[in-house]
Amino acid sequence: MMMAAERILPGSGAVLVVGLGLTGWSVVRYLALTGQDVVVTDTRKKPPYLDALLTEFPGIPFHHAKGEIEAEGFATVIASPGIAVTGSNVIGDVELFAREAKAPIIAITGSNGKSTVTMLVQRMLDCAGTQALAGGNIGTPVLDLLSKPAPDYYVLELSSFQLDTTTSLRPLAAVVLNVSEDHLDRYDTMADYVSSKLHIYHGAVRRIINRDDPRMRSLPSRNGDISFGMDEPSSGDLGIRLYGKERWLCCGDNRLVAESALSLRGEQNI
Ligand code: UMA
Repeated sequence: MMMAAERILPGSGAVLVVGLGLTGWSVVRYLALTGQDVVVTDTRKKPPYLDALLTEFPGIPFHHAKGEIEAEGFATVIASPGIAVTGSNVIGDVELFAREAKAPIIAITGSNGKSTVTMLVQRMLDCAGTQALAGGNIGTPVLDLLSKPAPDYYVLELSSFQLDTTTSLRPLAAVVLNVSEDHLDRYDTMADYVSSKLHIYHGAVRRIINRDDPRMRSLPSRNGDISFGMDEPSSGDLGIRLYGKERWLCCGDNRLVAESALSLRGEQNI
């Protein structure tokens, strides 16, 4: 959906922040710190952070967009994930984050299980003695992570909406866990939704690929890819091997952990 028609500030060179939920509020605070000229709009008359905006930044104008939003005339438009705005000047909070992040990013998307995997990866990195900060669709807006000292890794859960407005992400590792029909009110076709998810692999140093998903299996392979699946893995890939009656998670021929030692049960958790 292209939002168009309601001109907010004709000819303004300011940054337009669309949406004043969790994301929009983190964007406002981030931009205010950098001293930029900001205008905020939302189709909701009283979005969640309106009182906070009026109290903390009384100088920043808020426009209730009753009709559609005219994004032209603004140097940059920063759209929240919950609202579809298109245009060559439209980016999202993850794009701002990617331009500034000073630590490698592990990027996780998928229709199901992405919050669990994000939390697990963050915990694994912490347990391995490195410091990792998690954020994104999981609930902490990515820009809020920048207010803390840079960790060793960022672990980001990214929705298709966030990926749609991001071009500068160059993750150290990226994964599309799975894709099933979802958010088809925002995408014309399933192919559009899948292509939005696959965007996470663009510029990724290492792609982690679900070989059990036919849509992922058909991706042209690239040097350094690692695949995972429920069958026996080739060298360097991840999968399941049977030793006696016991299933083991393996990397190639190497046993990593027995299924019985996992505290999270269920095939999806394996
Ligand atoms: N909205 C309007 N008008 C506007 C702006 C938003 O009606 O002008 C509506 C949206 O349609 C939506 C709601 O307000 O129903 C919230 O949208 P938002 O973009 O303001 O959301 P935030 O509060 O910023 O939260 C967003 C993510 N929400 C969405 O993508 C809808 C949160 O993911 C995320 O945790 C947060 O940013 C921090 O990154 C939630 C979610 O439901 C958990 N995600 C979807 C999912 O997991 O399936 C994608």
